Amino acid sequence: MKSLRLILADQLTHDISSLKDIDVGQDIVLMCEVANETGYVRHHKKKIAFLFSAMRHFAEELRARGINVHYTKFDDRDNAGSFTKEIERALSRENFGRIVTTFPGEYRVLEEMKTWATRFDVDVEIRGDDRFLATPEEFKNWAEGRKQLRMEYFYRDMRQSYSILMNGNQPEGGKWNYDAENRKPPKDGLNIPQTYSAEPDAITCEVLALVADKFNAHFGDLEPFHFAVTRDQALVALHQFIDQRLCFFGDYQDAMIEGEPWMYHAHISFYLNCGLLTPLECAKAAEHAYHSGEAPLNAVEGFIRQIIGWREYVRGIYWLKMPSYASENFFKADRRLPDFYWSGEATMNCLRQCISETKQNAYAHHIQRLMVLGNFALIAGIDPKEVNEWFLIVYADAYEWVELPNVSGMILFADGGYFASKPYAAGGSYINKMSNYCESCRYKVKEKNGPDACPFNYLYWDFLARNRDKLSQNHRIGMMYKTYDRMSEDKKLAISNDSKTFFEGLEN
Ligand code: FAD
Ligand code: DLZ
Ligand code: SF4
Repeated sequence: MKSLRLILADQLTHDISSLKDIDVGQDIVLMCEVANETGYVRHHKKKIAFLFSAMRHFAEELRARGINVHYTKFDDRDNAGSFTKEIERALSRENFGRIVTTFPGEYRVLEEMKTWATRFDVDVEIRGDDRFLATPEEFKNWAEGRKQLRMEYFYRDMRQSYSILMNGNQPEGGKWNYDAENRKPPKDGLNIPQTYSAEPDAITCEVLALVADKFNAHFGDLEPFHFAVTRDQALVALHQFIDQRLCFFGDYQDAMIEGEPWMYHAHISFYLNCGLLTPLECAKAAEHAYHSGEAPLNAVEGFIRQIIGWREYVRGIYWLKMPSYASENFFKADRRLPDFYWSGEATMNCLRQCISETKQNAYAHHIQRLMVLGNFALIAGIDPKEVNEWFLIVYADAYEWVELPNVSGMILFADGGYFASKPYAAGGSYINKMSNYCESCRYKVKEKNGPDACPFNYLYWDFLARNRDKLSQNHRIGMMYKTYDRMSEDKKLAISNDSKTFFEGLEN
């Protein structure tokens, strides 16, 4: 039976389920750059360029395998503009007995795929995405009956199921988690290695010109562009991380230094999420580095936990909780996203640094996203819809399955505590401890109130005071109300007035 096999931009994996039984002689692979996907949110220029270039390279690799690929470029005159219309166009060109595809990364796209069988009167096979370690059904079974989910227990199951960093049925080194040895503040004189950087080839240059022309109004800097766009390049990027940075990954996982966007992180999320790398091979590469003595256990375990723990866990939550998860708003937060998230012109240095690096690189590391950009959005009470849209737009690794649980669940506590046991709210002292941002900030991190005080300091207490009914019973943050209640009435008034003045300034 002749099959039409659809490959999406985040499905660039040669042995993906939709290609497994391909009949090279007669099947057609359809890949398309479509306005519906570039425009449902206005993605960062670099993200569009990365995906288009990686798609075009992948199509060339499929052709080199003898596979017949129908590839629609963004500026092709007959580009129909959406997955559905491109499928319709392909079906009008020739007869296919079925459409084969792999389970997509977004609920929205799955709903679209589900319409095709009736709409086109053709068999549609949506195959599971076996690049992930846990299927949505397995996660559902694991989650069933648990009132609150905790990543740590899920992660241990993954370690055992895939026998990663295990010594028989015991965790390597005797402990499951070595975080107590991780997360050191940055120190002077760190010699941070360069991140992977590829020279754009002819395909990438053509894409860069297209993106400059068609997406000029989108957020972010298009150039310099140095992402890997093929699997071979992504493998080099992975091994460069393993060889040069993994050994300090744990130590400096939470550290932030002005002008050092990459630190000791891996910078592989873009490649993992679009399929150029697979999670299991990344975890195994790190495990190998431990066994060969190239990296210590605290770093290796911490890195593996991010990939087979957190990454799988957020995907599980996404499919378990959609579609209602997208409209959760526990705190009923309704403030508009401040303009400086787009312009980068924030008066607070930490925000300015993280936003301008995001603009340049379509990347910020986890603690910048969580404790600076996310923490501010949480304590300032910004509408989850606006925060989610921003995070989905600005990062080259962002797809809804991973972005939404991190934003609504991890940073905004919008699900009321299903994902995380407490909101990650913090005052300025955490940022001061883990970064050097405060040294060149116009605000003073040690001051708690007044025009020069670090806004995180009073906004933190104002957030707690505003949400007392929702948080005072929380077993991890509830005790902070005892501290608040011990404050003098003058102090409480100062917190409230400073916050009010700050918010008025935002609105103006
Ligand atoms: P490293 O720090 O080197 O970690 C290694 C890998 O672990 C990452 O590549 C990633 O695949 C995985 N990982 C680590 N933490 C997480 C996590 N919380 N969720 C999922 N995977 C994780 N990650 C995305 O891939 N896409 C997103 O859209 C995204 N949005 C986020 C939004 C917020 C508010 C927060 C707090 C985190 C978000 N993350 C997202 C998770 C994490 O910040 C990024 O995966 C990480 O910064 C990517 O950089 P890296 O490859 O250098 O990661
Ligand atoms: C994010 C994205 C963008 C910007 N453009 C395309 C595209 O033109 N063609 C495509 O196949 N996929 C694109 N994507 C990724 C899709 O939005 C992605 O497949 C969904 O997020 C579902 O996983
Ligand atoms: Fe950020 Fe406050 Fe430090 Fe300024 S003083 S960089 S606002 S934490």
